[in-house]
Amino acid sequence: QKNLGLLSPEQIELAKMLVEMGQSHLFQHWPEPGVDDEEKKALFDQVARLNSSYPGGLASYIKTARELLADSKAGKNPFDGFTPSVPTGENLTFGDENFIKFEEAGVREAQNAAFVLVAGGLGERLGYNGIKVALPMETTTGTCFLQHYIESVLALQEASFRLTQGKCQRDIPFAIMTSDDTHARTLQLLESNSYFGMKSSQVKLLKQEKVACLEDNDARLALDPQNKYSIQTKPHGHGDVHSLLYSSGLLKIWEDAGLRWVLFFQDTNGLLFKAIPASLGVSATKQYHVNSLAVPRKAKEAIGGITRLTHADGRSMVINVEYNQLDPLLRATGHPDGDVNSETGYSPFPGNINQLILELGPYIEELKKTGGVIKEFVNPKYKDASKTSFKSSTRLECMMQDYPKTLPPSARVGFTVMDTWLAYAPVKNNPEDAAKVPKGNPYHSATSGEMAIYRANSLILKKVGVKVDDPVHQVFNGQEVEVWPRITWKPTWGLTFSEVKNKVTGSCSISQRSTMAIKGRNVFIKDLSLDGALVIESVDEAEVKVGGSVQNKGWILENVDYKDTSVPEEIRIRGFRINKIEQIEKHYGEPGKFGLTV
Ligand code: UGB
Repeated sequence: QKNLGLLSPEQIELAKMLVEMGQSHLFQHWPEPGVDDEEKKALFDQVARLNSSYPGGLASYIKTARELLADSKAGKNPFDGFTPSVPTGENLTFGDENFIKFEEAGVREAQNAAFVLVAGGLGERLGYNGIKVALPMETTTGTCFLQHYIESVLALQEASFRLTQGKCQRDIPFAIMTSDDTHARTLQLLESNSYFGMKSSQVKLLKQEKVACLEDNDARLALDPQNKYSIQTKPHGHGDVHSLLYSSGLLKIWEDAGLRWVLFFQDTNGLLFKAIPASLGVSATKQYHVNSLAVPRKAKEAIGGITRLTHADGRSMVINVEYNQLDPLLRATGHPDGDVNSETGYSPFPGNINQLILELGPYIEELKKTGGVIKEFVNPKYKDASKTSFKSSTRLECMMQDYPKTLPPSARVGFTVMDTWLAYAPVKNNPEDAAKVPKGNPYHSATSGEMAIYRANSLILKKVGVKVDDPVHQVFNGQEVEVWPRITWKPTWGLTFSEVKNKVTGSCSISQRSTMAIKGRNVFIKDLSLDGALVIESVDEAEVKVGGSVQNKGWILENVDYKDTSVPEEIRIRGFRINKIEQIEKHYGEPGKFGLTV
């Protein structure tokens, strides 16, 4: 009461709301007016921010939190009444007729698409000190994830333009969701690299706000242990992307521009764009309102399972069931063994890789009803079985793949399964945890993420007829991985199977110890035998034909230990560094036709 004079009329309204919502502990400890006045006002500035950034305001947040905390305490099953079953979707095999047909349809549609990267997470599991999108995707060229994503979108844009003979030339919009943890560093990475060749107007950053932490089952907001004039906050999850896209007006802008698709993807999957053209083709051909990309999933792997849930009352939906919920759900519904592999060696439920393709029209219609609010959950860590107090404060969270939960049964919700080697190699786990992953399950580390790029490129070249030697097995940071030749190329060189096929002819071979980096659009490989390292860089206007026999000492992988702090963090989390001993390296900086026969 005594401090009311410090507050503006709006702040007094907020204070009343907090008292009504049982939050007076936030200011009960306040000293007399005149002491810490600025800090007191700062608390209310923060309350105003928390109130305006949450749909329905803080009162709604606290109310939902109480309900969810009560359900959690009572051990209520979020899937009560639902029976899980394996849904049907589209299964694609790389390079076959069907795949090529979908790829072409997808490239055609790409000019009607917008891309959304969710990159607000710090990646606690990875423990890397920088932002994840700045990490090199592979260290042969050192290209970081963000550069690769932007170059892939630009390559798709051009390919789409070419295929439709320029009927409609549009810059594909690219939005990035950031958070306080990642925003400044993401912007700096873009600005200091001239947006990696994209127009800065094509890129939009949307910052998600954190939400208030909760200290007990009554949803009392937690004060920051370091600052009693500040409410502790934590990330709300990637589900925020929907309300942000809606409230920022971006979706409307895209709709007015005639776009048809919105593609969502995560921060560290270097393979993703190899799967995008075909899956967009599936969306367009099957007219899916929601299409989730999926890969075969090993039981208990830390990726969600795509599941059909059918309720006793007849409701049914196809939805991701998060990895920690799938096992209890199965056990509770007549599958006593829970989440186990079938005779195929994989879980019968396809693994969600959180790449979603939404059709814009139905998406906007749905968001007009919901404002983009996604069903939340709470995951408190209780001190003991009485579930009366928490080990540390908790908060509400939401996930972008839960968007279909509010859709009517008439919505066309499907999924597209592709081979893991082609579509999914995220970098999520630190070396220590990765080394403990059960044998046969993927490491999802910087080591496996980089090796997966080389494997995918090798397998793609094999598929177009190149003789690529088998990999060797090596151990880096305690993880045994397949080491294929280190083959990389720019997205403009080969984004689809057909593009790669057009660039490689004759009889070609690549030995296991080789490195090949193609950094140019019009590089044509014919009758090349590579045993060593070859790097070709060219401007778009140069056409370069490469062939002959390359034999040199090449680039070799040397082990480094992740604990060796004399090595940069980006390198030591992989467990190896590349020693560039000898190579053929050519740069074609002028327009024209060139031949390189070694
Ligand atoms: N992210 C945000 O942008 N904001 C946030 O508040 C949090 C995250 P994680 P997670 O593909 O392997 C997901 O932490 O949540 C971004 C799916 O839920 O890497 O453990 C963050 O920057 C799961 O079903 O993943 O698990 C990153 O880009 C499965 O598909 C993205 O959200 C799993 O990913 C994912 O965040 C997977």
